[in-house]
Amino acid sequence: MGQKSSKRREEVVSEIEKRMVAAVVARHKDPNRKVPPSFDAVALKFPVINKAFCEVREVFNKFDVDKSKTIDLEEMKSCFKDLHFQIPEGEVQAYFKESDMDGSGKIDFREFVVIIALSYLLAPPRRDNALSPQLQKAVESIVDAFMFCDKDGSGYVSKDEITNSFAETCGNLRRPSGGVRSVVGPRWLEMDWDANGTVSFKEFLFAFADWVGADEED
Ligand SMILES: [Ca+2]
Ligand SMILES: [Ca+2]
Ligand SMILES: [Ca+2]
Repeated sequence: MGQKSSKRREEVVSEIEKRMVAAVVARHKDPNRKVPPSFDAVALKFPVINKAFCEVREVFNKFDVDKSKTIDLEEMKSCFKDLHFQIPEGEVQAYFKESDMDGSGKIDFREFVVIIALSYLLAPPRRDNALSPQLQKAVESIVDAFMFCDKDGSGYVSKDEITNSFAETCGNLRRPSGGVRSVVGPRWLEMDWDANGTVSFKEFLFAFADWVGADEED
C-alpha cells in the first residue's frame, strides 16, 4: 500500500515540491543540525516567527498595490525583484502556482507567507532586502518544527508521525479525554490541505501561518 501511495504522489509532484522535499531532507541529514528535542523547544521560537510574520505583512501590504488584499502575478513579479530572490523570471509563475493553495489565481496573505518562506528556502535573496535576516531564521525555525514532526526524515509528515509528535508533547501533561488521536484528527484535516494522506512542508507552512496568528487583520 505504501508503494501505491508513493506512486500516486510521484504523479502529482511539481518541480518546486521536489526541491522543497530535497531541501528539508538535506537539513535532516546535516550532522551539524539537530532536530529539536521537544515541542517546547519549537514553541520557544513562536514569538520570533510571529514578529517575522509582521514584517511579511508589511511587505504584502506594500505590494498589494490595488489594495485587493491579494497579490496577482504581476505584483508578485515586482515583489520578487524588489526582495532580490534568486528566482529566474521564468519560474515566478511556478512559485506563484505552487503557493496559490486554493487555486484562486491570487495570493492572499497566508499564501504569501508560503511563497516567501519557500523562496527563502529554495532561492535565498542574493543581497539584503526589505526583510530582516530574522525572517530567514524564522523560516529555519519552521523547518525545525517540521523536522520534529517528520520522524523518519522522509520530507513528508504522515498522520502517525503527527500523532507521535503530539503524544510526546502531551506526555507530561494530562492526557486529553478522547486520547491524543481526538486532538490530532481536526488538526490533521487542517494540515493535509490536498487530502493526499501526507503533509508536505508547504502545507505545514500554510497551517503554521494560521496558528502563529498571521491571519490576524491589523
Ligand atoms: Ca489564492
Ligand atoms: Ca515522514
Ligand atoms: Ca497533503
